[in-house]
Order: sequence, then C-alpha cells, then structure tokens
Amino acid sequence: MTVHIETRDGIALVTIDNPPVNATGLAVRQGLCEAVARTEGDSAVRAVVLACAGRTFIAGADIREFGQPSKPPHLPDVLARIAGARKPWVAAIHGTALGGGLETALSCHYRIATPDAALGLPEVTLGLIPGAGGTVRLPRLIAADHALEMIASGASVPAQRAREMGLIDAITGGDLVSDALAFARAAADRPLPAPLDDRPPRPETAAGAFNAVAAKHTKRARGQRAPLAAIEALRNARTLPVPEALKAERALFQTLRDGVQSKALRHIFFAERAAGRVDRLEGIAPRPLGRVGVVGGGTMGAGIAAACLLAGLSVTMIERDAGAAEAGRARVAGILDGALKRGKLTPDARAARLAAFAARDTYEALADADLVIEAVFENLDVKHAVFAELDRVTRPDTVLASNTSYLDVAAIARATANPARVLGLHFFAPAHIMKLLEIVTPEGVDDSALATGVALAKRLGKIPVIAGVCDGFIANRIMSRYRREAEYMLEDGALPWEIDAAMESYGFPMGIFRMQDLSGLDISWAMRKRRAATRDPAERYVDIGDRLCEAGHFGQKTGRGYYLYGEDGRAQRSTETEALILAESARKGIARQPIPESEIMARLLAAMQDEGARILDEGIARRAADIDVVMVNAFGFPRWKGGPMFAGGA
Ligand code: 3H9
Repeated sequence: MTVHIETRDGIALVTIDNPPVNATGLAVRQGLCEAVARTEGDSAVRAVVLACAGRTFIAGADIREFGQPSKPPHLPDVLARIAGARKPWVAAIHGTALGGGLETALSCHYRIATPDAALGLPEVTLGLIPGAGGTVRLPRLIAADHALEMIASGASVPAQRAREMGLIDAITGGDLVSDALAFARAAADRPLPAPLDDRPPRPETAAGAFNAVAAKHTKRARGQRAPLAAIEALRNARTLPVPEALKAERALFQTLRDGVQSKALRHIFFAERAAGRVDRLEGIAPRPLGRVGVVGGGTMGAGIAAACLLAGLSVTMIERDAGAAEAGRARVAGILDGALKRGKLTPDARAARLAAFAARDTYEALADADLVIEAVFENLDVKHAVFAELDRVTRPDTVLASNTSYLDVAAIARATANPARVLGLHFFAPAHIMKLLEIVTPEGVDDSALATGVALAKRLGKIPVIAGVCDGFIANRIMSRYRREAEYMLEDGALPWEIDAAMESYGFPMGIFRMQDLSGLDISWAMRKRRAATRDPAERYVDIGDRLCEAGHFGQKTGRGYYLYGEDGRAQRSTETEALILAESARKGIARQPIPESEIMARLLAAMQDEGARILDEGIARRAADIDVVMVNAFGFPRWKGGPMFAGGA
C-alpha cells in the first residue's frame, strides 16, 4: 500500500510510503483521497497525523508525470479535501518537505518537524511555480516578502527558520511520530483553526519589502519565465479572492509546465542524477575512502584539498619543499576561512578540518593514502615523475588520479607498474565550489578504481560525469571548439563585446572573451606555444590572442586583455583591441561583415553541438545528456536551455 492508515488511540496515522522520495504520484493522490474519506467517516478518529516512511517527507509532485497527461485526482483537488476536513490534520515532517510536499503540509491544519528538516518550494528550479496552492497559501501563513523570497528563489529553509517565520508550529524534541500523535491529540480538544484559504494574506515585514524582493528576482531572472510568474502569482494572492488566485496559479503552472524552459530544466534534473550511474559498475564496491593525498598545493591542489576536507576526509598535501608546503597549507586554510565567513563552517568544524590536514614535502607521507590526486603543472614529463614516485610510495590498492585537464591519462598511467589503478579526476576551478567532476577513464582502468572515483564525487557533493580519453575530454574539448568559433567570428566581423553580449543575452553569466580575461590569457598562450609544433598547418588559426599576450595584455590582472579595465575593475571596450582585430582581418584579406546577435549564437551553438556529436560518436561521452550536464555545470551554459545537445533537439 502506498498510503496506509492505522488508528492509534483515536488518532489516525496516515503514512505515505512511496520510495525514493514519497513524490505525490497517482497512487499517493488516490491514497490521500481515501484517507480523507475514511478518517472523516470514522467517528472513532478525532484527528489525523500525516507522516512519511523512508528518508523524507514528500519531496514534491512526481516530476516524471509532467511529460504525460495528468490523471485525476489532481493534487490541488486532493489538497482541497484535506484543507476542508472537519478533523485537524497534522503534517509530521522529516527530511525535506518540498514543492507539492510543502503544499500538502500547507493544506494540513498544523505542521511539526524534526530539527534537521528543511522546507521549500523549489519549483522555479524546474522552471515552474507551485501548482497546488503554494503561492496562495504560503503568504497566508508567513509574511508576504518571505513567501515571495521562498517561491522566487526556490531555496529551502531549515526547521528553526521555518519556526521563526511561522511556517511550522513546532519542532520535535524526540520521536517525530509520537510527538505528532500527542500534538494531534491536543489539537483534537481545541476548535479547528480557520483554513488558510479563509485567512487574509499576511502583511510584509516592512513597507516596500515585497517590491524589493520582486525587483531583485526580476533582475536575476535573465530570460527565465518562472521567477516572473512566481512574482505574478504572489501579487495575485494579495489582490484576488482565493478561488481566483488559485485558478490563476494553476493556469500559470500549466503554461510553464508545457513550456520549453521547464522541459529543459527537468531534462537537466534527471540528467544530473543519471550521470553518476555507470552500468559497468553495477555491483562493484568502491575502495575505502578515508585518507586522500593531494600532490601540488597551487590553486587547484588547494581547492581539491579543501573540497575533501569539507567533506570530512583526511588530506595530506605534498609539495616539493617546506616553503611550498607552507604556502599550500596557507591556501587551504584561506579557503576554510572563507567557508567560515560565509557561515558554511563553524569555528569548531574549521579547527577539526584543519586538524585532519597535513602539508608535507616528502612523498612517503602518502604511504597510507586510499586515493591520491595529482594537481601539478600540465606537462607530461612532470606528471610521469610524480606518478613514478606515487607508484613507489603508495599501497598497491591506492587509487591514483590525475587532475589533468587535457593530457593523455593513459600515457600518465604508464609511469606506474599497475596502470589499472590510474584514472583522471578533472576538477573545475574553484574546486571546492564547482559541482562538476569529470572522471576520465583510460582503457583498462580497474572497475573498483573507477567506482572509487565516482564515490569520491558523491562524497564531495559533486556530479560525476564519465569521460573517455582525448584531448580536453568532454568539457575542455567543447570549450576549445566554441572558443575557436568565437575567434573566427572576431576575424570575420564581430568584436569581443558583441560576441559576449550575444552569449549573455542567450543566458550565459559571462561571455567567452570576458571569461578569458578573468582567468588570464597567459596560461592558454603558453599551451598554444607548446602545441605550435604539432598544429595542423592547414587548420585556420587566429593569432589575436597571441598578439594581445605579446603586448603583455594578459587580461584583467594586467588591466588589459580583450577588454580594458579601469580602476574599478569594470570591463570597457578597448579601441586598441579593436584596432588589432581589424588589422588581423586585413592581414588575412578577410572582408569584415557585421554578424547579427542571432547568428553569433547560432554559430556558437552549432560548434558546441557538432563537437558534442563527435564526442558521442567516438564514445568519449556515454550520452548526449552527459554533455549537457558538463556544459551547464562547467561553463555556465544556461540551465533553462537544457545544454547544447538538448537545445539542438538531441
Ligand atoms: C512540484 O512539486 C509541483 C507542485 O507544486 C504542483 C503539482 C501540481 N519526482 O536527488 P536524489 C528521484 S514540482 C520524481 O538523487 P537526494 C530522483 O530522480 C517538484 N522523482 O536524492 C532520484 O531517482 P533515481 C518539486 C524524484 O537525497 C531519487 O528520487 N520538488 C523527485 O540527493 C533520489 O533523488 C522538487 O523539485 C520528484 N519530485 O535528494 C524536489 N525527486 O534514484 C526535487 C527526486 O532514479 N528533488 N526524485 O536517480 C530533490 O531536490 C532531491 O531529489 C531531494 C533528495 C532533495 C528530494
């Protein structure tokens, strides 16, 4: 039974048991309707507790049903029945009450939660708004601006904050169900509170607060429809009678659900979860993961070390001498301090994480590591030397990983006696923040080593994407292809700020030239110089980036790059860059033609899609959706466009 009912001493305990997250699929909706009918009709029942089995309270409507015609009873109708019950319903919340789950709790007369529970309406993250009364009932329970913030941001609030806002009535001290039953028993002796639908909307916390939150989310929306629809629905909730506000909410929800943005966001939601599932690892246990070694204490090594520490792993960092080890230690401590400042770590947790960290200058310190990640200079000889050392000092079952962003991991592995324990773990900077981890799998890599890489990603809260070995793997290979296309357009007729503006109006947070200026032009220049000898002379090559570097313009850090940077760090159009570009077009005999914004984006997308298709053909990526996950999480491809392959109809 998906929903079962038992009566304990006059209180009906209605339990939803619909793994994995108790989504309100058809069987749950039917079960809830029956529960209302039975409890209303049973004179022995005085009150009802609604609880969930398993790891969480209801995490929302069943997203898988959104692509199909919806079957009655619909959630809004089910919730109207609960809200109209003549006996008090108490929602007993553990885990997360999200979306339709929180709306279900809002239809109950009371809500109590465990101290570690979280409540939210994350529909906007799926390109939706709440569609079962959330936009109308939440602002009748909590302040108007708080309700708008929750719905337009999609962010959850922890139980304590929910209690302060008035979203829940109590936090349990002991067993949730026992406490909820006791709460319900007491509630049965009191008059039934007025349903939320009969209450007026709550005022804002301060004059103008609602409009301020609305303005903030309008600005952030950047082409996304759902946050604007959320604002509209919340305004309706304040101005329209409840039945009309509910009707308007439903209409907005349905339009969004059937629109391309929500389809794209649902695609990415499932693609991110599918990315970590690897058929060949079915039944393969990862090796134990407690102690991680990191070779290299630069920006990348320190970020990786911090990510591991923040996930509760012990970390030993290796540098070439005591001075470099100290610098690496300071970088890691700096990242943990940042986490402390942002409230992500308590002072005690920071101290405990630092106690689990050591920076050393001898490889022997890695003798007991379960996994070692190398993050040194991108040079095959240097990497070979590191892996030969790792082969010497580590246990035979230690998994060895390279954080290379484009080198041949199989060639790196050959520096060891057992290449089967070597793989690539390609982090993105800043490594303690970016969600993506490319797991590069050379042929012959051992299944349990691979499973350990995937387990590490999950332990770090990252999304693992499996990639085969090629120059740049999935992420950097597509990135260099579309960067090349952008450079061709510079010669053909566009200017950096026009290309960046096209990308930004498509939804990228930053255009490609501005992004290169930010990360520094010198690193890719050095790489181009290293590769110059092996470059196909027939391939079109754009020299503009090299010319900028030759002039000492390395990007924002030198005040000049594709753009010019003022004292305030703002990027301005550079007449010098423009002159250089025009000169390069002239030198190559190219008659420049202005390129309209739509064509710029079409060319960039086509380049990404074409390279994506090649990557799929070569088996470097396992599925088109993995490519989308990479582009969304590594390079700011707008999530609500679903990634380049989805946008191309793959
Ligand atoms: C909504 O409610 C609309 C209403 O307002 C109106 C209706 C009329 N449906 O993330 P995990 C699956 S919109 C179907 O790996 P975690 C997920 O695919 C919804 N399936 O676990 C995965 O399956 P698999 C608003 C769902 O512990 C498995 O559950 N709600 C749903 O890291 C485990 O998921 C949301 O947006 C779902 N709603 O995180 C919440 N949710 O094992 C979306 C999960 O086959 N969900 N699955 O890969 C989440 O944020 C996280 O899943 C959650 C658990 C925090 C709950």
